[in-house]
Amino acid sequence: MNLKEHLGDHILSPTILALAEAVKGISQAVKTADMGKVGTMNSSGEEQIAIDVQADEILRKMAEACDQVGLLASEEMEGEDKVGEGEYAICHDPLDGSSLFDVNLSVGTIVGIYKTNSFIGVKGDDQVGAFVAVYGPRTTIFFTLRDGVNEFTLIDSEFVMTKENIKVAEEGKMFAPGNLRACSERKDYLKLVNYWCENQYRLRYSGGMVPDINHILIKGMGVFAYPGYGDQPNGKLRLLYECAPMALLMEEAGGSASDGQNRVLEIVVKDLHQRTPIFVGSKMEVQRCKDFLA
Ligand code: FDP
Repeated sequence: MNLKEHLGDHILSPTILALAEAVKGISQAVKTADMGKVGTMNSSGEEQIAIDVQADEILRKMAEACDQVGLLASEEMEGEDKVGEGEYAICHDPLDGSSLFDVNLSVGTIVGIYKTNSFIGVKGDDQVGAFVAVYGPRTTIFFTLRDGVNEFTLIDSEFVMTKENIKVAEEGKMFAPGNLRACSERKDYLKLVNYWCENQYRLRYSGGMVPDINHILIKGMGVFAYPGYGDQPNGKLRLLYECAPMALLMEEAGGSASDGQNRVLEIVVKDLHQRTPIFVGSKMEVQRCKDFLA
């Protein structure tokens, strides 16, 4: 079944189809983009590479052209922009995993979809959908419109369903330990990492949130962790652009996502670039993180 057939007359069909078209453009750009830095910074002071800028532009054009979209925010932008009269709002990390780009590892795009006229004050729970693209040897997308998670693969210019109703098991011995540097100060995180090692968990860590969480969804178990420490107590990952969409996808697949105390989806966005620690994946594995890090 192709994407259009799957979406049928769903109210958000135009937005998802527009996002899928944008992904085709980004997928092509990923193959040809210059690997160098472009000398500009994003709003968080991180140096941009050409593909960050290109992917951001492709998604902006998509948002401006899509009648359903009225508001846009991006990890690469300072604020939120009115881009049309539509009642939906999209926020995105156009190219997650930029530091993996020059070494030819998988990167991705993460999108949250809301019905709002400002992202300030929303919670991840307010999302009407979440959408992710993975640019690996194949280009895949997976998304939810709060009715489960399905994967589609780009084959001959068309997205074709390759995995239906993705489910994540209650537990599973696979770990993706982000920010291991935190172990230098956080003995609780070191103990958790030791627990994973001593109990023969399988390490699957790529350094990119998108492929790491895609791995959990496709294999159907495991946990991805990114705690904070020191002068970055909330870690590095953004609530609006990265963690909230991933949390919705994981919950829709039967898993969970926590900041160590709260459901990620219940955290209120007070700042567009707000960061949060995250533990996401199989429910019992997330609970174990909470227990170790309490
Ligand atoms: P990147 O900086 O390469 O864009 O949020 C961005 C992210 O990658 C995630 O994809 C990844 O999980 C995390 O940062 C890795 O961070 P560090 O290796 O810097 O700890």
